[in-house]
Amino acid sequence: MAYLMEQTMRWYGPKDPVSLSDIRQAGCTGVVTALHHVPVGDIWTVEEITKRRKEVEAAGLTWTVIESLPVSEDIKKHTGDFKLHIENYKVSLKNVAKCGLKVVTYNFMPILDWMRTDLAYTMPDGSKALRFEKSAFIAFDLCMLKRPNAEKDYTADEISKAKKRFSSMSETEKDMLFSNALQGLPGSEESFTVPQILNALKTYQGIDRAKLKQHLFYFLQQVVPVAEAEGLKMAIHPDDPPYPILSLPRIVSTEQDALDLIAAAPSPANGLCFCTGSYGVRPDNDLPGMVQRLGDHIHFLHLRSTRRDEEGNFFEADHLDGDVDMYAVVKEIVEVMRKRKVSIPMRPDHGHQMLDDLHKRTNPGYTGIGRLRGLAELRGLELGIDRAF
Ligand code: DNO
Repeated sequence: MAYLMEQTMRWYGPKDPVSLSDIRQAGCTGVVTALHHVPVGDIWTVEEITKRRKEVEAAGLTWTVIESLPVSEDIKKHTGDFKLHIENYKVSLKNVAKCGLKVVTYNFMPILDWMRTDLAYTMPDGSKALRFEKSAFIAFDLCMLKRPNAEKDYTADEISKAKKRFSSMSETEKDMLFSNALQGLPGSEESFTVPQILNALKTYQGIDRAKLKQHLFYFLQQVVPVAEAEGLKMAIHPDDPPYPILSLPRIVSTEQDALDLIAAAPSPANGLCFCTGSYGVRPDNDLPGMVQRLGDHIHFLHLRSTRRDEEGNFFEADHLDGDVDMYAVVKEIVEVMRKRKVSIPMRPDHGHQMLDDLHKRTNPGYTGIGRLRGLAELRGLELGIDRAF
């Protein structure tokens, strides 16, 4: 029997401009969503989970993957209420299991989740993509945030390029860069001031890579046994981009990082959200090999591709284009699913803003049409590989 990936899209809840019916028409059988209104650290109650689940099911879709059950900054730093938050996390896990959910996605990135400098980078065909431009990012850090000692993180050449880049920007471009860089902050709909960000960064002084790893391992040793007992799978999302930014440590960027976190709490429930777009930004990550070797722990897939250059810039390419060898990756996924006899849920991650969506309000990366194109291409690729086996 063939095992095909379970096709889903992310849905941000009732306020998402892409409706459940759009997602169903795109060819999905499920959605990936979260209780975005519950404050980080609080318990997800059975009532709230059930309400959301019923909404999804009324549209003829299923909800099996959570993205995300967020981990509080206190848990990442071992400060304040971290013990209470871990206990709450365990209760939330029990509650989501009671409601029939199966996979819990989370990340362990300090303060910022993903980082891009441009949310509407024009592709040659007129569609718009998300982009990370190194000089613009360094300009944001040095000239807008004015982070103390930031110069130490960059070479003299990078600094001079960034300063030149900054002086060439109009005021509107500067404002845009500032708000784009903060989109990956949880709660990015609020506005953040420079002092607020600098203060948040200060709270990570003294937390280096080794310490943050210890905090992740402690968290896993606490929650993985609960997840395992409840029949749930945890899926950690990698760092995006996969290296330290603003001097914050990043600890889920490579195959070795993934192996380390699995070894810290060995269990099939301790797993990965394999995001080809995030891991794929590093040329030293061998994606098909990672799927092959980490396959038993991959519980959720984000499929997208990026195109990088020697300067350290990258943009989000079409799903079957860019630096990710999507054919080789999907081929390994097909093998893993056959071996494990499971269907792994996937979502076409991000997508270009294109066609009618160019004139609509959309969540950056989460347009209906761009993702539909990505999904259609990935489904075709998978079916072709599966049949040819
Ligand atoms: C960005 C997403 C991430 C992801 C979280 C998971 O588009 O891939 O925000 O959902 O890192 O916790």
